[in-house]
Amino acid sequence: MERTLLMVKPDGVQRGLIGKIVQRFEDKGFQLIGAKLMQVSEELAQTHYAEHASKPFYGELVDFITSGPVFAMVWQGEQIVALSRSMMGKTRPPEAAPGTIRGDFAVRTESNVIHGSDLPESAEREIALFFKPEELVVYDHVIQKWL
Ligand code: RTP
Ligand code: MG
Repeated sequence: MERTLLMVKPDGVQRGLIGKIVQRFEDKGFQLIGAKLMQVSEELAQTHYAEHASKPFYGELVDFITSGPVFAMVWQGEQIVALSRSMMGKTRPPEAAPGTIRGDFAVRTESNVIHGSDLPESAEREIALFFKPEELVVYDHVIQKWL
């Protein structure tokens, strides 16, 4: 079963959007297997966003993600990486369709409310960065057969 790292960014936490965002993934039928409110360190931010190290917005990105607590989550489900990315909407809010998380809640690209892994390989890498194996809970997901 595929897994992904989803994270309510500092803007989403401050705006009280954790519950609404969690609700969308529950409604879709995905299974939550780990979650925590945490402060991202400078070091974790740099490792997590290493692919963007040469981009002009990298400094702001690291400053933003470390600016306040985030709500990090691991979710599981079939095709969850691609499906959760489509539920999040495009990176730039003006391009994010209404009905998506960014389309409904975000205005600026720099504060676009949610992070989601972009490929199954990135998901495994990011999950290992944010969670210890013992922080993930394996349990039956009884609705699975209806999805
Ligand atoms: P994320 O990693 O946060 O899920 O977002 P993403 O895959 O949709 O976008 P990505 O290209 O990985 O960029 C990571 C985050 O950097 C910020 N960004 N700013 N100023 C800019 O041109 C710019 N471009 C990207 C966004 O907050 C984006 O989510
Ligand atoms: Mg990305």
